[in-house]
Amino acid sequence: RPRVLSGIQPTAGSFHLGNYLGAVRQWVALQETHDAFYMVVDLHAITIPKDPAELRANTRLAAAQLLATGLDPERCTIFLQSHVPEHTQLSWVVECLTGFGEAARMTQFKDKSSKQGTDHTTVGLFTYPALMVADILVYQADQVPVGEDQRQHVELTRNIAERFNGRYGATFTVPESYILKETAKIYDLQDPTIKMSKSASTPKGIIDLLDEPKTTAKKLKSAVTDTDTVVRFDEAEKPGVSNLLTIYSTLTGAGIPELEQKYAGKGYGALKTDLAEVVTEWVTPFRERTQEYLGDPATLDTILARGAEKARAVAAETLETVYDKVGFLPAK
Ligand code: AQP
Repeated sequence: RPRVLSGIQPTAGSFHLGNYLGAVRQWVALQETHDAFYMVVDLHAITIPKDPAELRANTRLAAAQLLATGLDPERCTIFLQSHVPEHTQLSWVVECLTGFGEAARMTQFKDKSSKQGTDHTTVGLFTYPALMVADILVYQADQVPVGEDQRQHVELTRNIAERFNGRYGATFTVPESYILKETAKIYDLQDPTIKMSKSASTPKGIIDLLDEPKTTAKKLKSAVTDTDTVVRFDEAEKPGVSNLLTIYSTLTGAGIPELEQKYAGKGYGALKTDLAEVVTEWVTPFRERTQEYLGDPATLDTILARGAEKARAVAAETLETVYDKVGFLPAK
């Protein structure tokens, strides 16, 4: 079975629709066909200061949500990044293979650091792509299911893997990103030219999966569309409507042409009302399952501990090979 690896930050509490449609939905499907490793990237979360109690709560919440989407610990390995020290141990080697300019060109770093200013940007935010490279390489992953915004990080991973292999001999699998075109980028409801994002979206622009259905309906109702009234998929001319159609189509399995036909002559109001129902139908059992997992933290922690054990077995083997190739003496 080919191997997949991916992660999600425990940042804002609730996952949003972009996280789910862009990434986690694919994770659920891939656990059936792949040797799948999925983690909550708590180490990445502290590149921006976090309150410890909040981080703890959000990490459990993220794990509960992963299970609630349908990830099954019998079919895939679910764990917390901080439980597998090999990630950071490998990331040092990756940092020493990464050019300063190469890291400085990462668009996520440029965006976030320019917003924060140099004094508030941590070295961790700068080196976080190297940790992400290590996250992927330490499992010898073949594919990385992510949204479009992560493509550049997977490209960096490929470059580093090839660089290491070239210098020290064949060691790493060179991974590919696994990005579904239709849902690669879910857009902000208030500004459909930017991605729906935890840090950049306003609350009205983002559909949190743990929102109350009433809130979801309100947000969808006020979603920015255009001055036309025709429901048509056209990303250049009608980005707002196209985004709504993508969400609708992915959650129901209905084709875009079918939806265009269904809403012909009905206008945006009907589309938004129905979409609110579609989203509610999907999120209601998801929210209930999340609460169930949260209500039983002992079971949750056991699942994560077992996942970490399975993950470590793979990661430790890679790290041992890498440290040997680099020239570190074994600790015997
Ligand atoms: N809008 C999106 N459309 C498609 N995919 C998306 N992803 C995030 N936003 C969208 C994908 O979700 C996965 C987990 O994301 P993450 O929480 O690890 O990190 P992120 O990309 O940093 O999430 P945000 O919301 O965009 O947070 P900010 O803006 O704060 O960084 C990833 O696979 C991501 O591609």
